[in-house]
Amino acid sequence: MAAAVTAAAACAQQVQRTVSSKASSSLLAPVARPAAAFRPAAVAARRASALRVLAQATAAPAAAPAKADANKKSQYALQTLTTWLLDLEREGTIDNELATVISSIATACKQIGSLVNRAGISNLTGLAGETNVQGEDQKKLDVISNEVFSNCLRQCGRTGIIASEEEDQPVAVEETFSGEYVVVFDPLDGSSNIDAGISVGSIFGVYEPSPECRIEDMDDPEAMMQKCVLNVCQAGNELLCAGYTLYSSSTILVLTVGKGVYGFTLDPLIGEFVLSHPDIKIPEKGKIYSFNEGNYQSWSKEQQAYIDSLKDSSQWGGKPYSSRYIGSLVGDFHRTLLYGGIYGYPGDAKNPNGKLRLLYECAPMSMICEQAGGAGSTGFQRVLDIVPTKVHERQPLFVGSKWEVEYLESVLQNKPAPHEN
Ligand code: AFP
Repeated sequence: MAAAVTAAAACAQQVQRTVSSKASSSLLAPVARPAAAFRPAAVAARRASALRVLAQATAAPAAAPAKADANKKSQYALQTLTTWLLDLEREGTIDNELATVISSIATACKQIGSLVNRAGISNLTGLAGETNVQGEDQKKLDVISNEVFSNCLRQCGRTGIIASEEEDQPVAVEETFSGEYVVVFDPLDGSSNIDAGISVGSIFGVYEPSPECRIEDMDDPEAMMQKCVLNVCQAGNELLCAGYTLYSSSTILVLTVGKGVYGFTLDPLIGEFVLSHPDIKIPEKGKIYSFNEGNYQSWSKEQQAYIDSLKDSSQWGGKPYSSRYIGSLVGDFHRTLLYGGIYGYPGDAKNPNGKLRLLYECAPMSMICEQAGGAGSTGFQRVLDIVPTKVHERQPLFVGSKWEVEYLESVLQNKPAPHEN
């Protein structure tokens, strides 16, 4: 409950901040200046200043021209998430409503990051005693993070429906007053790593506003829920924005609004996400694979053949691929995005669709990967083309460098391997 109160306070501040950022963007519009009043003192001051300018003009030239000085970037200049969003707003890539939703997600992530950091000393490790709709044991931090995320999204007033890994059904937001964006999220992915202090993350996606699923239609809850589910079950190629936040040695928020991928690192001293990874591009080809090989025995023979081939040094100039696996999608994905290679969670004999959820794991990560020049596939289909039939639908996921993903598809589909550039 204490966490909820802090979340509410943080979000209230955020709403104020976003409102003032709206005001600041309107300041950019030309403003008509009132005519200057005629005052003798003002005239004298203007005359003195004109004389100073004249004296400067006839004196020796200054060391650096004034124009160059004005264009020089201050060594203290920062591009924060807030100023980056304002720039996108100014150029018309996003509107103020979407910027507000993204800001409120960033606030939720700051708060979750701080809870994760202190989990071991604040009695936040361990189980909550409940299971979610997918039958998984919920950790205390799963439950709290879900509350923090939901609070921020509700209080920003721009979300119509939210769907979380931790909720059975999508929820229509009562507090919305405009925007009505559909937001899907996994508030704390990889939470089984929490108690060991290993990297975890939040994943999110934002879809077009949908006014169809409204809390006012509550007199027919079943029909309302059907509309909500329908509005949430959209293909990844409809995403307006996708992102994740990694809680690790630093807290890093990685984001795309469909124009490249940008990473922001939280500066804990000023409490701001600062642009640290502009226009991320995934290497065309990498040297690392990231799979839970404990499942090898239950994979298809094609899947086994793919991993066998990555280990076969004779195919790769004498050095096999390296294996890295944390078991935390955000951590494994972030490394893959920066270093290249492939992350995969295949289907197996017991779970033909694997473990990962399409809406708030596979689709956002695939959008980010494609925007960075990589690929996201089920092995047989582009992930972003799949329209979910249910909120918590699972799909196999292979994301990473284009070459490794295409090579995987060729092995699974018994087709020739792609050419190497
Ligand atoms: P948890 O949230 O239960 O830790 O699951 C994490 C996850 O959804 C994803 O982040 C990992 O990549 C994947 O599952 C790990 O699953 P395995 O433990 O089966 O490898």
